Amino acid sequence: MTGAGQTIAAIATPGGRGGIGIVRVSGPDAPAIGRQLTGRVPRPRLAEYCCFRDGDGAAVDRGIMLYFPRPASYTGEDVLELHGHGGQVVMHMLLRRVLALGARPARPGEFTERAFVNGKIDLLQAEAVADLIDSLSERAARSALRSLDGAFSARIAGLRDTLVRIRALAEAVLDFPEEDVRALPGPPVEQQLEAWLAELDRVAAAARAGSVLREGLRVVVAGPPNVGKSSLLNLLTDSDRAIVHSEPGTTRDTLEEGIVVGGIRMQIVDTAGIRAAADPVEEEGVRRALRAMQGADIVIAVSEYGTPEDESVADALRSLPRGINRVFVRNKIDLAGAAPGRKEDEAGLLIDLSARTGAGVGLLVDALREAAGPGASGEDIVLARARHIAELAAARAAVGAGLEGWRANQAGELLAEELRLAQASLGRITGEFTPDDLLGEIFSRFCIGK
Ligand SMILES: Nc1nc2c(ncn2[C@@H]2O[C@H](COP(=O)(O)OP(=O)(O)O)[C@@H](O)[C@H]2O)c(=O)[nH]1
Ligand SMILES: [Mg+2]
Repeated sequence: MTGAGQTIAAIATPGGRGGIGIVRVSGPDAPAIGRQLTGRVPRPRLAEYCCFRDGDGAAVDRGIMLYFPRPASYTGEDVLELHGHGGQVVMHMLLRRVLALGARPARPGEFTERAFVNGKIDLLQAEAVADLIDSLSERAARSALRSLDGAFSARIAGLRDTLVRIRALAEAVLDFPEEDVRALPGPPVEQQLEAWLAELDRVAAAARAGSVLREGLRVVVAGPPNVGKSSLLNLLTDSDRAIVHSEPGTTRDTLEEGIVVGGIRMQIVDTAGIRAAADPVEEEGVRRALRAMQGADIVIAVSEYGTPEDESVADALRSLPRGINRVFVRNKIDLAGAAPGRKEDEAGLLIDLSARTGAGVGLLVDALREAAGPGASGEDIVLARARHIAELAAARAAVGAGLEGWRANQAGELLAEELRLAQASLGRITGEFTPDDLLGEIFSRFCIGK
């Protein structure tokens, strides 16, 4: 899969100008390449100031050579790092020289892929590397680092180990059907399974909270024309991204802008006002607004303070799937001389504010933070991906089915099989049993040099 045995090289620092640029080399030829490049034998884990030379002896650059002999390196192979001056021309000259000495260009993510293949890290940790690099908030970065340190992997390993123990118990029952299972040592199987399911639910909740942190939330601002939706987007994102106008029907298309609220990334989406449209363009805008609402995590339904509820908006809200959070905003309190406020009733959370003066906007920001979920602000979260959440759900379904059969008729065979399926799901999360094409897809999304 990896062409291990070959030596790979890439520029590991980003394109553009910088004080320092690094060419990274991994594989069996790394020490020889270092020697031919600098005329010195690379010494393990010592920063050596060298001249990097071309084939004809001309200097390419001067810089630091670092050598990490296997297995104590990022990839688990012999790794050479060449720190030169961070200009694109000089970096490419250095890389070209390293390739001429026998390395081949690395594919995106290939260094991390080798670290995974060589058992330095598991798949969760490899994904955490990419997530750390891509983090868009400090909280996401901290969480990715915890995963990289193995916190998420340890919880999955804990679930797997318990599962293996229970499986052995279930299989013992199969092998010795004449034994009374209640006489086996330890708590009864169903009790162990229930405890296992409870721990899985905790891990899944942490993963869901983490996926909010990773993917962010879609917050859609909706309502009739001219109530101040675009003004609210501009205020929340501290920009003048959306056109604000006293004429109704100004916003024709959906438009979005990202913010970070309480460490959570949110994509705020402004929409066309919902009404019977005056022309086909506006009509399309209204259609897009309704579609955006369907895809939201949170809908902010804006109205004007002191006006009755708009029927078409109320209809649109009623047709939303449950699970979408709703926050009602009554805007333009400045016109009525009303005070900012927040109250909760059966319809949901209601906030009075003014997008013009900014009064009460803090209340809305707090509401968004709360709607992001309590778990999302705790430390007990893991920066999970959709595939982790899906595998956890599959493991839960399998064990749930096995437990049910066991309760109904002590169906040991079914239980053993379901536990095996659950174990395979957990194994796919950490990469213990992961098909090559999935691995290829995960690593191909990395940047080159990582
Ligand atoms: N007095 C007052 N006017 C506002 C407020 N928010 C928006 N407006 C005005 O209402 C009009 C429509 O605003 P806009 O944001 O374009 O509304 P949209 O059609 O819902 O996007 C503009 O003239 C805004 O200046 C507010 O809180 N108070
Ligand atoms: Mg607008």
